Amino acid sequence: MNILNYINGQLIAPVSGQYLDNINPAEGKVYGNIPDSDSADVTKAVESAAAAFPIWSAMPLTKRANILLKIAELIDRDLDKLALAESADQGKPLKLAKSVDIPRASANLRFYATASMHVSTESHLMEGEAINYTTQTPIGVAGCISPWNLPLYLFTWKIAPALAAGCTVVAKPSELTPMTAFLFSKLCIEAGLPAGVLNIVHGLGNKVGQAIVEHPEVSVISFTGGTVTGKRIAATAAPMFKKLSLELGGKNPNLIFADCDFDQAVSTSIQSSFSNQGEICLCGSRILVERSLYNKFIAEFVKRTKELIVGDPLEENTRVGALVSEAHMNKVLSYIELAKSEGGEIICGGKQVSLSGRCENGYFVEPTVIAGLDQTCRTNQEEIFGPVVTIMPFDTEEEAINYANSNAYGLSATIWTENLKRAHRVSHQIKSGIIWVNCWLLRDLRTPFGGMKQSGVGREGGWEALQFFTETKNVCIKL
Ligand code: TXE
Repeated sequence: MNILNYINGQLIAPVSGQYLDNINPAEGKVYGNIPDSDSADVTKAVESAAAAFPIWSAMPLTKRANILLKIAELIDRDLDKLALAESADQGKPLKLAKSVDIPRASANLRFYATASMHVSTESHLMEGEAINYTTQTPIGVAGCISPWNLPLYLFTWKIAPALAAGCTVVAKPSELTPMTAFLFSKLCIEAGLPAGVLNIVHGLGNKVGQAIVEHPEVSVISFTGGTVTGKRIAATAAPMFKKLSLELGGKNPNLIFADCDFDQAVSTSIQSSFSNQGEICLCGSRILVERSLYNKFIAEFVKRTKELIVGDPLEENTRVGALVSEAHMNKVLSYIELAKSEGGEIICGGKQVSLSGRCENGYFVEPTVIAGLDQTCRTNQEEIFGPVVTIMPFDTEEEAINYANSNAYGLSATIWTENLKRAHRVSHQIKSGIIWVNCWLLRDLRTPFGGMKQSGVGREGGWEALQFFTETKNVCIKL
């Protein structure tokens, strides 16, 4: 299927007339193509967004919110079709796309549409002398750039608060997973989103993404992706004084204390290690186990890892699907080789999986558990972003916290303990933006979301995301 750009309310070809292959990673085959857009397409998109801004930003809140709620309704209506597209593009099990990705995309729109109608601003009385009041107004044209791991979920994660805040948007999905963004643009047309309010330009990051970031009329940038790209975007945006939100990588610790609820800790750790083939920035890729529980935990964890079915994403009982691309599969496999060279012991998995039938040329890797490494090696310092976890013992709480904090990332952490005081004490000492205790990936959209250190700048998700797309003004009036 030919994917088209969505600019000024129309589905149109790229100015260059050039296209890129769109590959289904489970089959290792081209199944469509996407516009190979460039700065000419971005210029048209920004012009449309700028022209639509006065109308959209002045639209009554309820009217704006109702359009977003209509889009959410259409996402729910087309759940199966969108889930199939998500799975075809990214390689994730269809079951996961149906249960997580697509429902959370409509939840994003519903949350921000309704939240935008309940935003309050402040006023401050100065001892009878003057009164201050604060206004929040949408900044203007927002650039939203999203990654390939949770395509529609993270695409709407940025677009929903931007539109709800009254900004207009130029968005770019990952060139690896463009299909649901294309289907989403059709739903926006069907829902009556006014022309130019949202513009979607498909193509490569260093062409289209870079053009969005450097366009002088794009005033605010929301990005999710790799830390390397985040640095490059920051370098472009900073001298242009653009407001910037960067949600980057993670290398998240999963701390298992001996007093944990063992079965819960093991079963949830399987999820936090291998969901979406480990291609979630919040995955717990470093498992740290209190020594007295270490052997028992490893035995059970490896047993259940081996039970995971690596297979055709369309099959009902597949738990580990295809990695997103051949290049990413090779990157993940290279990290497994690196782990061995650093003295790691592969205690299960470690190899590419060759399937038969439809998926014989797909990109599949076994869920892999690696022991015997210390916290300083590259395998434990760098984000692998695949179905690969390391596991190691610790003796004291202090040692566990030091290990947890021992790399440049600080996105999330999970802690398994039934000791309430320890849960609070350890949570407060781990340098991560998100801490889960006896659970994982439980999200309340009212809470801030984002990392510390090299995991990001700014906060997405929750009220803060709405405010991120606005600028405040304080008016002080003498009484
Ligand atoms: O991300 P990129 P990739 C991590 C993960 C992964 C690594 C690279 O470790 O292996 O990042 O993944 C666009 N200006 N995460 O290559 O390159 C690009 O087109 C503007 C963690 O997919 O960061 C895509 O739309 N945009 C992350 C988006 O940026 C540019 C999820 C992300 O691509 C650009 C994904 C540029 N110069 C990967 N270059 C998470 N935190 O969830 C690229 N892009």
